[in-house]
Amino acid sequence: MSIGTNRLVLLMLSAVLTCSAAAIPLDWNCSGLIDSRDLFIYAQRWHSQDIPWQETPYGAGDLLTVVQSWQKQISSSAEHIPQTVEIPAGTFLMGNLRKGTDRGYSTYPWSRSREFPMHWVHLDRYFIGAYEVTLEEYAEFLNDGNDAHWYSDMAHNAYCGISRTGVPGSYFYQVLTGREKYPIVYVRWYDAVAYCNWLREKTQQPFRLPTEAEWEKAARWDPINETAYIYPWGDTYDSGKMNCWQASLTHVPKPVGSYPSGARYLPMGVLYDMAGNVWEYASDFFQADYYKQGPGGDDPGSVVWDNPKGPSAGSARVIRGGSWANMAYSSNDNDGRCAARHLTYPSHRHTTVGFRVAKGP
Ligand SMILES: [Ca+2]
Repeated sequence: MSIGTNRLVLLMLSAVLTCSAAAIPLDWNCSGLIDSRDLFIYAQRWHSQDIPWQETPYGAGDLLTVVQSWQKQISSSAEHIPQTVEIPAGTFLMGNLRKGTDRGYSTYPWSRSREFPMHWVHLDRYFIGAYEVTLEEYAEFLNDGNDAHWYSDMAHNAYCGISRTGVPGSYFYQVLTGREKYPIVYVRWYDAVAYCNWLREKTQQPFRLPTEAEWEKAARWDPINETAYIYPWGDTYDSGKMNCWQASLTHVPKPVGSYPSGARYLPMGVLYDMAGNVWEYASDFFQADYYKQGPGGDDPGSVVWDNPKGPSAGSARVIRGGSWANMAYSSNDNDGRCAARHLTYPSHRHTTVGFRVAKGP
């Protein structure tokens, strides 16, 4: 019997056989027993989606266990797959023309030595998330049995907002109402990688973290004017275009996409919060002088670096874009610039660091 036929039979049975005054809780059809028929009726009432047909009859004791497993299965069916934007293959200018100091900054337009030299990079075609990964997206991952990637401080509703109920083996993760579109924070680099791997398996699409070069090209390269901007929208700082310390009175993350005027508008789509809101993990190890290790060295001229993926070893990982706690136009801190590079350690967690996905071979 096909799933479709079974569902039709089930719908008819549930319409005919349910009763309103069962003597036994969960005995939906008043048969005097809790059996597989009750399970199917319950499942139909609980959710209208397709539910895999089970031919094996269940005992009464299995009912709640099975329903809970179905709840998890349905709630983690990757309904909230991050939206991505295609970045066509091509070259772009990465880094900063000006060589500043590495502790402190040069005068405007600022730079740090770690952003030097500016160099040409070729990247193959890839996709990058239009938004930072949100709480509702991350909660699906947690509800698919990924308990090790939740931390109690994620329930903090000023910075995050995912609570946990239940008991070990049957936890349920819920995004606090109204927090669905906030960016996930308090995640380690390892958690971000695990999320991408889970999404890859769920969707059979090659999700992963972006490389540092992929992140920067998406954030600042204008392929039509062949220009690398300081900010996603251009070269002039504007407090109305990003969530950074200077621009906000609240100093907390905001829902992704809260600053459409500061988004990066590309021929294939729009990227939000590439400056500010939360820092975003790249896949690369961090090395301050990595740009000098390209094929053009210290003075690369027109030499093109092909698909750089970061140092082959290291301890820290790259983060990009600055956050609600950073500045974007200050001699003390201007990490909201698209060329700015920073680092954190892969087992650390912060209120200021989240991530967005990329997709590509
Ligand atoms: Ca960001």
